[in-house]
Amino acid sequence: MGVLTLLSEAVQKGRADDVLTLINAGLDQGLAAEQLLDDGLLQGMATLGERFKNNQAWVPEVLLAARVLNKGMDALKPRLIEAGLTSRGKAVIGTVEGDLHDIGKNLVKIMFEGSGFEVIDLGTNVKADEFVEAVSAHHPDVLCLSALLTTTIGEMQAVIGAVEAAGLRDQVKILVGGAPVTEDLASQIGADGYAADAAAAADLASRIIALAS
Ligand code: B1M
Repeated sequence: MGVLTLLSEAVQKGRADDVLTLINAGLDQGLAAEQLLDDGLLQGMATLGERFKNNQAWVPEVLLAARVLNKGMDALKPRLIEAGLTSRGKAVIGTVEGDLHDIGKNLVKIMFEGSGFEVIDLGTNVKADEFVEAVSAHHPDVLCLSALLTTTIGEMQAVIGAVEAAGLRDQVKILVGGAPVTEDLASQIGADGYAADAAAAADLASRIIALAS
């Protein structure tokens, strides 16, 4: 069995040590970090996610796999980041209130850092007023909101409303993303942009900043 298949299986089984060993083995074999991420780590989570949807896997297994996946992403991070020497801009990022999913948000953070952004990560289950405080304190160029549940999409609109109510809306561009979010939805809730994946989010933020300067 190849390294990528073994990596996918190690994520599904929640085996952190195996994941780290296989990442090193893959890099030694000359596989690219992006391939280990997409076809190994994320493939494992996608397969487990399918079983989760069909009630063939349960929350503790998925939670363990998510921890292992985050560890694997940390190990690959130096390879995924082509560190920019000068900061291109500043971003605040978080998963909205009521939502504990952080893998996609962490990947967006890695891609932003790889594009030379300074990133302030507020974590998961972040309340609207915590986003407002962070915008007020850090003066970011972009605020990135992540949501993975259909029930937490409305929370993105609440954050945008709270930033507006605090008089900060014209000081920051707000970008949204996450599996249930769409371009249409982003414009309906008053966001400045939508990105389908982490790389697209970093590209969009770079373009927005270039236009503003
Ligand atoms: Co949850 N979960 N989960 N879960 N979970 C989903 C999202 C679900 C689709 C599974 C399913 O039933 N098919 C479903 C949501 C259904 C819906 O609302 N439409 C679901 C559910 C129902 C739940 C619970 C309610 C289950 C329960 O308790 N009964 C519960 C809710 C908890 C809560 O948040 N309050 C729950 C819990 C969990 C775990 C804690 C066990 C775990 C999360 C652990 C963690 O994140 N640390 C978990 C996981 C792992 C998943 C799945 C399996 C995988 C999500 C993931 O990380 N994908 C997921 C099913 C699936 O997606 N196949 C599922 C990989 C990640 C890289 O992709 O996050 O989409 P994603 O990020 C992408 C893009 O969306 C984009 O870039 C990323 C990659 O390039 N992106 C952005 C993300 N954020 C962005 C922000 C941006 C831009 C782009 O800003 C500009």
